[in-house]
Amino acid sequence: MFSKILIANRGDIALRILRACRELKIKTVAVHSTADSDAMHVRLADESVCIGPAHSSKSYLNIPSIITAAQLVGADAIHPGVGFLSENSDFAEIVQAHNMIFIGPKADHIKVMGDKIKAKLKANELGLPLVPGSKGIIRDLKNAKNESEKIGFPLLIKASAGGGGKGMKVVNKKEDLEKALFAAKNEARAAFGNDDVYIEKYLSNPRHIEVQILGDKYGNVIHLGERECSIQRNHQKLIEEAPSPILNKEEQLYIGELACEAAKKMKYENLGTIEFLYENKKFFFIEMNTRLQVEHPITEAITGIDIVREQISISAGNKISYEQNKIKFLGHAIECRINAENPKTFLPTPGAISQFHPPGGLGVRVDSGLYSGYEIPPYYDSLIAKLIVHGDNRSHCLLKLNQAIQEMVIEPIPSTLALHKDILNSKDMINANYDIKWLENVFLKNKNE
Ligand code: MV4
Repeated sequence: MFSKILIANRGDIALRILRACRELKIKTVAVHSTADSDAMHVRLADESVCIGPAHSSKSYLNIPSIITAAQLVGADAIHPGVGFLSENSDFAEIVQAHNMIFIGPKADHIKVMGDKIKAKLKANELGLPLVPGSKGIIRDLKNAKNESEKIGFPLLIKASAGGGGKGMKVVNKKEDLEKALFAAKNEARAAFGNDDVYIEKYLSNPRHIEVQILGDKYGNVIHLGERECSIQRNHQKLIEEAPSPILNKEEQLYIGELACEAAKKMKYENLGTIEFLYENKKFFFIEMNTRLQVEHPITEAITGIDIVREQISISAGNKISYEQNKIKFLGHAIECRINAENPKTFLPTPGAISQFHPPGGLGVRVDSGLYSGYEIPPYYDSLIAKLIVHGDNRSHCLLKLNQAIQEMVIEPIPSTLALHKDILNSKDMINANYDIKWLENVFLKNKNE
């Protein structure tokens, strides 16, 4: 096992990794920017190193600074957490080149999945169902026109370097194709320095369902069931559930095994999430995330498996310590992402926290770096707390979640806590009658009328 891990992240996820390290008796090193000197992850780690100024490009994304810090403290592995450098294949290679372990999958897998066209071709090889569309990159307008005749309208132009929605354009009719193609390419070039695009049939009201998988260095792969993350705004997930409230037993088994088989075939190592869109009872692969995810706690809640501890163990060369047929899925879990954002405008609301009181009770978990007296810096992601509740079944989970939200105090900044209360009590949420458009096009629209 490792003796010392450097955690190249901040906030709730840095704390999460730190806790897993403690259980494994691994020493922890926090890194932080000058804006995070008073952060909880710095306080709780065994050691800490300041790696640069507030702006993340100079600190949490500063590879030379992080590598130097790791060498300085004698770390034998680096955990990148979520976001920041977690899906940077160059970083994974650099960590290795400096004789440390990158806690994540092989650099090649990160690279392939980061390129959405390559990822789709790979998914095809692995037998995953795809959204009908172009086989690879669109070469020119003529190619686009040909493909559009085959696919039909509405269609969606996507950037190969994209993900998270940047460089995506819906095209409703033939006449709009040319303009949209060049707009998508321009957007992609500006955002990613790469204007490769591909075309897919546009699914108008899908749900977002993803499968958590875990592979070791010996070819063993297991899946930990699915999560549904359809409740989102502007490509930011707000609420996630495990299991998906709308799949039947057969569908759950089917998608879990499909994802697992695909990961086995590619000899995938470490944690991964295979994402699907689900519409008219059919699944379509869209992306694979090659890292730990924000919403991993809901899977931990229903399986009882410590995903981060298992991830670290696998990275150290151990076999997966679970067998697929012994994994039991128990009850229902929901995560509410609490962001320091105005619940109406979604503009960031950083600032001082005078009062923080987390809820408690059986099956209630709060992952957060907040404390009374903490000041939320304005430089980073607005996620400040994750509230995860586990119940015997979905309605029990919702009941407990309502109580937990009532108990929770985060003052004086406005946050999405207020919004969660409304969403959880809406008829559509209670009936699980939502898709990826629901929050923006139905719930928030009605609320603002
Ligand atoms: C789609 C789609 C509809 N049809 N592909 C958004 C970013 C990337 N994850 C893929 N995305 C989508 N791909 C086809 N063919 C709709 C989305 C999409 C979406 C997907 C998952 C979760 C939230 C979303 C929000 C808007 C659009």
